[in-house]
Amino acid sequence: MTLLLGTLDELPTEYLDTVLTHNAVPLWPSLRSILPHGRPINRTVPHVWRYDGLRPLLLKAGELAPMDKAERRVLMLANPGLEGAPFATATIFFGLQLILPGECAPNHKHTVGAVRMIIEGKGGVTTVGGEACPMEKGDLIVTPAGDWHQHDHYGEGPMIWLDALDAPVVCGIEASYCTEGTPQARSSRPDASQTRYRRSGLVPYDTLARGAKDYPLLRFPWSEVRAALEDLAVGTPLDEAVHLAYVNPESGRECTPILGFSALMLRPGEQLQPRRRSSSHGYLVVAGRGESEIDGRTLVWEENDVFVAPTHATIRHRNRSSEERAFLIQIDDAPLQRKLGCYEEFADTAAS
Ligand code: GTQ
Ligand code: FE2
Repeated sequence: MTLLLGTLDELPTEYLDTVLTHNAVPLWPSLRSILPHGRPINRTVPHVWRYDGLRPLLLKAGELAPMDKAERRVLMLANPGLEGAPFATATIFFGLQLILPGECAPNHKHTVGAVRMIIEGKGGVTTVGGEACPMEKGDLIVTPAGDWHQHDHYGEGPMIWLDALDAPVVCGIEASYCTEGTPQARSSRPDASQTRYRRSGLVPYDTLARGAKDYPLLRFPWSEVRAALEDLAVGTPLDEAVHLAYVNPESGRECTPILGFSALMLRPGEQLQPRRRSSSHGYLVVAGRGESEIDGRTLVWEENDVFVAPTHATIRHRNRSSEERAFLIQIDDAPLQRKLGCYEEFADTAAS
């Protein structure tokens, strides 16, 4: 609104006041704030959240916020450009969540969709629609909109992960609400979707007759993703990205409807300059250290850091190690943009 009102000064005050009392606003003085020339006006800024700084604060929350009061013990990552809105980009909610041994983050469901990416700890289990999913470092676990979910911790030490939610979008369309439930009964087949979709290219036979389910596969184990990236890297020249998308194995499309997830490997010393895209991006550093230049700003990152790039940004990633590989999970809003018909890729940097 600041943008809109800032340019209305040129109108006679009396006219403007009268129009405003009728709950109307002249478009022409501020047309370019709704339809900017050439490229969107970004409020989201490139930013990195260092895990080293946030981890002690999250552990402190473990003392300050008992689970029965907190329901979810989460530090939200708030982009400094978004003026207090607790979102990482205009479409991506990121939160660092902690549960302690013996705790349960109680069962609930909501219209917001969520995905967890595990950062540290052993013995955590998230139960999604009755299916128990073990949580191991780097794993990606989908909690679809509308599905019951709860998190339990049967191990030792803190269990920490990054939540990615489409909350900015679902809240923005006034469609977000939550329902609390009683603890879930677990099916006798934990992690069952792992068995059903053990190998890409093979799906349960009845998929062909019934068509694709929305969320057939809930957990993508990091061990498999990492091995797939390393295999792919073998035949991939250095100027091509080693980049795999997490998809619905029955439809071949993105694994959630609003946010997209993919895994990137940067070989030692590798520099990657992806094609400029209209989507906004977030990254979780699963392993390694490097830097990313985003719209001219350099963000330095290491394991467990999280960083973001606004829509339409020019992005360049570099692995700063000459020996170690770096692995990033990329989160973007390209699925939503594709559905809206506004997704674009630009040819102004070298293709990847
Ligand atoms: O774990 O169910 O970061 O409902 C925000 C809302 C996590 C969750 C968040 C949630 C959850
Ligand atoms: Fe939730």
